[in-house]
Amino acid sequence: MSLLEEIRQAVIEGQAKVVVPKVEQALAEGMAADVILNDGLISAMAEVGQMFEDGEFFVPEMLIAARAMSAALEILKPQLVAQGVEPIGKVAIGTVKGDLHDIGKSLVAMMLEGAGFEIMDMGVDVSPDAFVGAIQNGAQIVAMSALLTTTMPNMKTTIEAIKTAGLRDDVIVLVGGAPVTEAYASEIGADGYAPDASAAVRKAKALIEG
Ligand code: B12
Repeated sequence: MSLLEEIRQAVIEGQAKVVVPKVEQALAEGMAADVILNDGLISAMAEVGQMFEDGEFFVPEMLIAARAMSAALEILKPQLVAQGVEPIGKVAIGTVKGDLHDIGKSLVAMMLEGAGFEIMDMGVDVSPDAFVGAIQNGAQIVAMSALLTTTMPNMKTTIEAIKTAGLRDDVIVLVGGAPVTEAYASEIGADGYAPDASAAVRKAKALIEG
C-alpha cells in the first residue's frame, strides 16, 4: 500500500495517531501538501461521507474520522498557505441564537474544512448581528444550524438582518439541523438546505460554483 493510501485508510478508520506521523513522513519525503490534502485527506472524507449515506458509518465514526482529518490538516496548513492553495470559499458557520446544540454544526464545519473551505466557526447562540459581521469580514457563505423548533425562526431573523444590512446579494445562505427541511429553507428565503454533513459539502460546492 502506498503512503498516500495508508493516510487515506487511517483517516477513514479515524486513527489520528497514525495519520499525523504518516503525513509528517510524506512531507519529509517531499510529497506536495496539496496532493496529500486532495488525494489523501479529502478523498478519505468523501468516502466517509458516502459510507455515512450508505448506512455503513454512523455519527461517532464520522466524528472520529473528522477529528483525524483535522489533526492532519493542522500539520498541512502552514505548507498549504506557503503553496498559496486558495480555499474554495469562506464559510461563517454557527448555531443560531438561543440554540446550544453544536455537534452537527461542528461536523458540518469539519467536513467543509476537509473539502477545502476556509471556516469561521462562530460557535453556538450566534446573534443575527454576529452573522452580519462575519459577512462584512469576508464570509461568502453563512451556514446556520438549529436543532430546536423554537430556535429555527432565528434563521429567518438572521436572513432579515442580512437583508437590512444590504448584504443579501453578497452571500449564500445555507441552513440545516434536524428540524429544518427543504421546504422551510425556501420559505425563509435561504439559498440551500442539506440534511447531513456530506450533503452540506456537495450543496456548498454547487452553490459557490454558481
Ligand atoms: C445532544 C443533545 C443535546 C445536548 C447538546 C450538546 C451539544 N454540545 O450539542 C444538550 C444536552 C445540551 C441538549 C440540550 C437541550 N435539548 Co437537545 N438534543 C440533543 C440530541 C440528543 C442530539 C443532537 C445531536 O447532536 N445530534 C447528532 C448531530 C450529528 O446531528 P444534527 O445536529 O442533526 O446534525 C446533522 C444534520 O442535522 C446536519 N446539520 C446540522 N447543522 C447543520 C447546518 C447546516 C448549514 C447544514 C447544511 C446541515 C446541518 O448535518 C449534521 C451532521 O450530519 C437531540 C435529539 C436528536 N435526535 O436530534 C436533542 C434535541 C434536539 N434536544 C431537544 C431539547 C428539547 C433540548 C432542550 C430544550 C432540553 C431542555 N429542556 O433543557 C435543551 C436546549 C438547550 C439549548 N438552548 O440549545 C429536542 C428538541 C425538540 C424540538 N423539536 O425542538 C431534541 C430533538 C430531543 C427530543 N427528542 O426532544 N440537547
